[in-house]
Amino acid sequence: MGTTASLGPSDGTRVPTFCALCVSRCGATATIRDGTLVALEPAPAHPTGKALCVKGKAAPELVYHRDRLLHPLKRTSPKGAADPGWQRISWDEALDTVAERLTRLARESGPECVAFGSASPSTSAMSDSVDWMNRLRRAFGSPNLCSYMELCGWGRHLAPTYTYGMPVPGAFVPDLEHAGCILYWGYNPSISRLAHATSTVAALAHGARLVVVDPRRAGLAGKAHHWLRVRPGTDTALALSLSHVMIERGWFDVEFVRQWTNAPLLVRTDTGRLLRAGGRYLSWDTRRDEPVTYDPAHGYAVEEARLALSGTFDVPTADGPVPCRPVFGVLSEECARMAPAAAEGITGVPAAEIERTARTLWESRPVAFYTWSGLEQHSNTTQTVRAINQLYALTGSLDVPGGNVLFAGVPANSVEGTELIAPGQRAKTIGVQQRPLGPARFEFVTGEDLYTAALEGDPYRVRGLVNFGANLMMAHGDSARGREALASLDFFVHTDLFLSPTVELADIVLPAASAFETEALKIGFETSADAQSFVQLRTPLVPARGESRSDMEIIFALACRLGLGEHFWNGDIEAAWRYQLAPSGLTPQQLRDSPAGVRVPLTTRYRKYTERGFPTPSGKVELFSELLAQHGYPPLPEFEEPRTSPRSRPDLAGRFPLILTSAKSLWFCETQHRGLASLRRKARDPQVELHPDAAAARGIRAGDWVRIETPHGSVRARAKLTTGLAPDVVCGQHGWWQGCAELDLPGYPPFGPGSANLNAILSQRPSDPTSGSSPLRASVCEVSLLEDGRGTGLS
Ligand SMILES: Nc1nc2c(c(=O)[nH]1)N[C@H]1C(S)=C(S)[C@@H](COP(=O)(O)OP(=O)(O)OC[C@H]3O[C@@H](n4cnc5c(=O)[nH]c(N)nc54)[C@H](O)[C@@H]3O)O[C@H]1N2
Ligand SMILES: Nc1nc2c(c(=O)[nH]1)N[C@H]1C(S)=C(S)[C@@H](COP(=O)(O)OP(=O)(O)OC[C@H]3O[C@@H](n4cnc5c(=O)[nH]c(N)nc54)[C@H](O)[C@@H]3O)O[C@H]1N2
Ligand code: SF4
Ligand SMILES: [Mo]
Repeated sequence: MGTTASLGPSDGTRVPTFCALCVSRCGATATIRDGTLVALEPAPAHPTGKALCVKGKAAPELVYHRDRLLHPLKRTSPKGAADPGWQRISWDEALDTVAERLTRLARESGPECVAFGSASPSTSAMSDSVDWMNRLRRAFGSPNLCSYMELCGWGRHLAPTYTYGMPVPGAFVPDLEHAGCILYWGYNPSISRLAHATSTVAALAHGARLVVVDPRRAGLAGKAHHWLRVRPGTDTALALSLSHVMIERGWFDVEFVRQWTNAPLLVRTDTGRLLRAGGRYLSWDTRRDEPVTYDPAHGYAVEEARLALSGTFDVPTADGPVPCRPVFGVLSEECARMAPAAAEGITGVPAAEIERTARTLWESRPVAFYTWSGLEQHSNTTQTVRAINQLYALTGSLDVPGGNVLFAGVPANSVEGTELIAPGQRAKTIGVQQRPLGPARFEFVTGEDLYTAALEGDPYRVRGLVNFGANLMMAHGDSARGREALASLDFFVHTDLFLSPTVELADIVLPAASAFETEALKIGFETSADAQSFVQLRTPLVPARGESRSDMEIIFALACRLGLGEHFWNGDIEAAWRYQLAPSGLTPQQLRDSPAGVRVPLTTRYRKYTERGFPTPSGKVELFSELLAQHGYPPLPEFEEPRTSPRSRPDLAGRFPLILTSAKSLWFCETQHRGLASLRRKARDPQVELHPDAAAARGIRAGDWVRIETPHGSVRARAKLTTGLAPDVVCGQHGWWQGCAELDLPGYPPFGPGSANLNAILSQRPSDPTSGSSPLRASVCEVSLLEDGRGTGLS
């Protein structure tokens, strides 16, 4: 760290870094005093360094926490036992055991019987190493990665590929700096992504409009020009209704729609499928009143302005004339079924507010949008995403300045090893049979499918798990079943900083060093053109505690022991980074010499689709998806009532009249950080938000301990009363298990009596038929005062 500025012994040394605790990856400056990390502050010159949150500021507490795992451990008691009987072992013994057990499993049952797991890169520093972890998984031969794709990434990254062929808004990120209108749908960056929150506040100061769709008046909803208080899980209806108003009023980019979406393609009224002739699609030429062909390689046989977007046309076919309609006509009619009055009845959003919002979306273009957790965890997630993607296409804002843009990225070699797994292995991803277009198509296994494979051997038995962080048991619904599934494994190795309820079921535990103790390379900080051009090699701020090692070191060491060293530069991380960086012209050493990061001059091109079209089967934005239709899913987005709501379950609604959703906490990442005293002091107990009217009707007062009950059981939480949500909606927090000894605050069992784990009373089923997303955010529930709940005061 020769390049860092020393401010004298009492001030300590200040080292540029970035916080890797969550998706925001905030640029920061650390203060090191006497070899100890003492503080983290914002680094305003860093593209994501305007602010740090409370968790980032608590970094020293995390690093020096007394419960940190410092040595490799092996269990000595059977998996049913209350105490695993952890015994300290050497790294050599640990790595040899892991390599030997995994090799044996692969020999006996094929490498697919070993699943890999990873904490989400949005809630952990696994972002440092996730590509290398996937490289190891693929080199080993396993097509099964369990890492929350169905709960966290599907709606932003993979579901949009069925409309755009590309991840919008996951990779085509909102250009907040230049947006005329910002649309946040089921996303609250004030809590979850500080870098987006600060950019949004700046954009508002420059006059941008803000639309927030959220059942709660959370975060920026209080500053929004339109806050649409949607009933949880009914977002599809709202999106269709907004589309309807925009179409009806002509508030849509007709050139983009005609030229760049498949709106002009003809749909047969007899089959409901696209009309094809000799492998080509057909449209209707309004000038000559006859069909014209379209094929993705050559485009339309006439200029696009002549193509019909509405009407019904008799098209001659081998079976005689068939009445056909352009996709756009069919779609318009579908949307018209969701006129604002109808949508109000479903969503609870006033019809007039839907009209006003549609006007804002149109008049304040370009629109930049982001969606996230609020839409991910539902039985109808894929349809919701399709409906919002369709709405976004109407604005014509894709890949224009101020819209959602794929910013130019620093050239680099891909290291995730997609070439290392054989197609035959890839075809074995668990879940691909039931949901061929779902996460399994991209090598992700859902929690539900992992548990079923482990417990029931369907489609084959998962026998091993190599898990980096992921607190699977707490993060997925059906926690009790999760425990059974993990306990049933023949071999389970887990890498972590702390012992979680998931880790308790491991055979071998490997101690991970925190991001503040490790070196890591970050190419691109995503949130803006500037951020995306930024490269930083984070230096270790302090030595790794105990025998802990970075995930990257563990991955490389394990690869070598498994005989896969040839794919891992024989364990040489420096050489691996050199390879990764080569196309950028940068070297790790150069970056080490500029620890505050470097900017690579790049120019973002806009409207890149005009060069090559869209990477979809039709080469256009697929408002109508023939691929979805082929697999029996609706080709146009359709509203489906959430399958666990009081409306779809009248049999349960009497006993469970409320709707339970959840949201992240400012103070903690997911299931972590309850053990850090400075954070826990501010949020001592699990909390559930409910409306004062709902509380009064149940004799509940602010601060009371209550029981949240679903058909799957009950957990405890303290009532927070707020008028920021509807009287029939309650919002809980998931992730409560850890105690905080310093404050003498308890931990909670992951399920059963005394539990506070929301996912113990939520199920992974019935899941979204396309993606397998679990219905965690629109479940029937009831809340009641606990016997010992009164008089405990506000926390
Ligand atoms: N402080 C903090 N930051 C985090 C995390 C954390 O745990 N804590 N976790 C990280 C991770 S892994 C992720 S995925 C991101 C997630 O970041 P966000 O997606 O912002 O997270 P949430 O707060 O869960 O959900 C966003 C909003 O969706 C709303 N919502 C709930 N149900 C519905 C619904 O049915 N429809 C709509 N439209 N909205 C709904 C909630 O009220 C909430 O305000 O945050 C990352 N950053
Ligand atoms: N009801 C409900 N359930 C949810 C959600 C919800 O909103 N509501 N959110 C879902 C979402 S979006 C997600 S992403 C998942 C999150 O689930 P997970 O990705 O499992 O995230 P965490 O619960 O934060 O647990 C992360 C674990 O990784 C460890 N860890 C942290 N940093 C590192 C590191 O650098 N290396 C290693 N090896 N380990 C590390 C932590 O100690 C912890 O044990 O939960 C999902 N579950
Ligand atoms: S928002 Fe907080 S936890 Fe996340 S990266 Fe920034 S400082 Fe770290
Ligand atoms: Mo997530």
